[in-house]
Amino acid sequence: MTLEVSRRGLVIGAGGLLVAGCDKINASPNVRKLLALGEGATYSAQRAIVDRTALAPEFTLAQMSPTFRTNGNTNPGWTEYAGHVASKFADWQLIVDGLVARPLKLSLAQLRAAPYRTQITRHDCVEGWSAIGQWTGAPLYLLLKQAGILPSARFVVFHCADDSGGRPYYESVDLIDAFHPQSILAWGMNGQPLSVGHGAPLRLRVERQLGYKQAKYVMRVEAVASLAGIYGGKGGYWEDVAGYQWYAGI
Ligand SMILES: Nc1nc2c(c(=O)[nH]1)N[C@H]1C(S)=C(S)[C@@H](COP(=O)(O)O)O[C@H]1N2
Ligand SMILES: [Mo]
Repeated sequence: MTLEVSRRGLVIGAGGLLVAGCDKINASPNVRKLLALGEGATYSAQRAIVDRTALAPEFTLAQMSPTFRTNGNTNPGWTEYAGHVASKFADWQLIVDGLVARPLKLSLAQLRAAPYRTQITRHDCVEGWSAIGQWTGAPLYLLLKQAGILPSARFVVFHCADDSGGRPYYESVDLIDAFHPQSILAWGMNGQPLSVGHGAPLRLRVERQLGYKQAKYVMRVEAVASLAGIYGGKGGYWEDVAGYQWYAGI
C-alpha cells in the first residue's frame, strides 16, 4: 500500500482513507437506512453493501499503460471553454450546488491546494479497451462535506462542458459511490495537469465503474433528491441516449 502525503500534511493511504470513507459512509443518513435494512435482512444483502464500499485494485507505476487513449468527446470546443483553455483555467470555477447548505465556487488553484489523493487504476471502456493510469484529485466526499450536503440528497450529478448533437454530457452516482474513498475529481493524470483530451480541468474518477461514468470536463456538481427530470431522467448521457446501465459496476 502506498502512502501519499498531501501539501496540507494529511496522510492519505488506501487503508486510512478506507477508514475515513467508512466513517463518512456510516454518517450518511441514506447509508444508515441501508445498513439498518441490512441488519434485519439476508446475509447477501449485507454482503452487497460491503462490496459497494470495497476498494478497486490499485497498481504500481511500473504497471501503467505506456499510452492511455482518449475516447468520446476530446474537446468541448465552444467559445467559453476555449477561452478557459487559453487562460489555463485561471478564471474557471467549479460549482457545487443543489441540495447543499453552502454552495461552493472553487477555482482550479483552490482545488489543487486542497487535500488530494493519487491512485493508479484500470479504466475499462465498454467499447472493449482498458488502460492503467494515475489520477490525482480532490476526494469527492471532502467537497460534499465542505458544501454541507443535505440529508435530502440521494444522488450527485456531474454536469460537463461538452455535448453531442446538442445533448450535454452528464453523469451521476449515488451517495455510496460519492463517498467512496477512491471517488475523486481529478485535476492531474500521470503526474501532469489533466489534458484537454482527458477532460481538463476536472474529471470524475469512480474506480469501480465503467468508462462512461468517468465524466470529463466537469463544470458543476449538483446534489439532488432524484434523477427524474434531469435531462432524459436516466442519470447519464449514455443511459439516456443508448440505454446503458446506470450503475455500471465492474
Ligand atoms: N464529458 C464527457 N465525459 C466522458 C465522455 C465524453 O464523451 N464526454 N466519454 C466517456 C467514455 S465512453 C470514456 S471511455 C471515457 C474516456 O476517457 P479518456 O478520454 O480520458 O480516455 O470518458 C468518459 N467520460
Ligand atoms: Mo467508454
